[in-house]
Amino acid sequence: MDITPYSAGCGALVAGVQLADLDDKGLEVLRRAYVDHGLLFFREQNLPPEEHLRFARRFGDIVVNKFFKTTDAFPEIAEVRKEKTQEMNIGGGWHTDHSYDDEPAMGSILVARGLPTTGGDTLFANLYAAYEALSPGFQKMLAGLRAVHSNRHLYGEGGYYRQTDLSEQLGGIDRVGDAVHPVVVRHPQSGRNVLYVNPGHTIGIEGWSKEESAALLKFLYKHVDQPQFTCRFHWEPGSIAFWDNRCTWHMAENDYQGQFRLMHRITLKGSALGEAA
Ligand SMILES: O=C(O)CCC(=O)C(=O)O
Ligand SMILES: [Fe+2]
Repeated sequence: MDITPYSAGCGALVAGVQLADLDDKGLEVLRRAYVDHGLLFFREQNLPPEEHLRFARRFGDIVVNKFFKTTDAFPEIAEVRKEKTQEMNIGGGWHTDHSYDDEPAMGSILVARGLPTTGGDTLFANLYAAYEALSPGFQKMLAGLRAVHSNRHLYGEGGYYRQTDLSEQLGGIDRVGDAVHPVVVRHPQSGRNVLYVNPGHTIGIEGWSKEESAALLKFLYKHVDQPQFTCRFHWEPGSIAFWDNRCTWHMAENDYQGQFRLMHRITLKGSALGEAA
């Protein structure tokens, strides 16, 4: 197995392995790489849905998204689908999956199934790197804060996605909810401190006014979205991205209007997130 940085500050490319044939030793190498990088890319994989599931189960327990459609044959595989005639895509703004849960998802394994001929890349950000680039004084100030995360504004009654042509694909309108997490969490596996707010789901800082929250979050979001912390992944048939939701953001480009795109996503169960060390 050959693991190399994908970009200067974001992700790693794993070559020389077929996930469907991974032995136990290889699995341990991948676990280590996943903790070290928080974002792994694979190319030219032959991973049918059964093998996607088998790989995910070897890595952890699966958690099913409350809002997306699943595949007919595999209720644990979510479909990230955009029809030719559809304008809105899923995950088109920076976010991390399931931060609105008390126990946010550990990771997501996304497999390309049907790709547009142009566009449809996914962008990623490294929240360890972004956090570590903040000054010690600012880090100290963030350490005492907690943020509220929600999905109501997206998937609830009158939510953003419900008002778009994505709405017919969505379920779970009665399963919306909120969660509170430290603004800087201690990553459960790496033990490193990492910034844990995201534009998609964070709605405010606990105990702060709307304006105060917006000012801080705006600063942090602009800070994270810089070239030295982010990367762009261009999908090809057989491509896979496996990210850690506790230390990355992602967003799906919506620059392929009139073309079909289908991805299969399995999300792995996580745990409650504790405060920075
Ligand atoms: O379609 C993509 O590239 C990513 C969509 C997304 O946000 C997700 O699968 O969690
Ligand atoms: Fe996502």
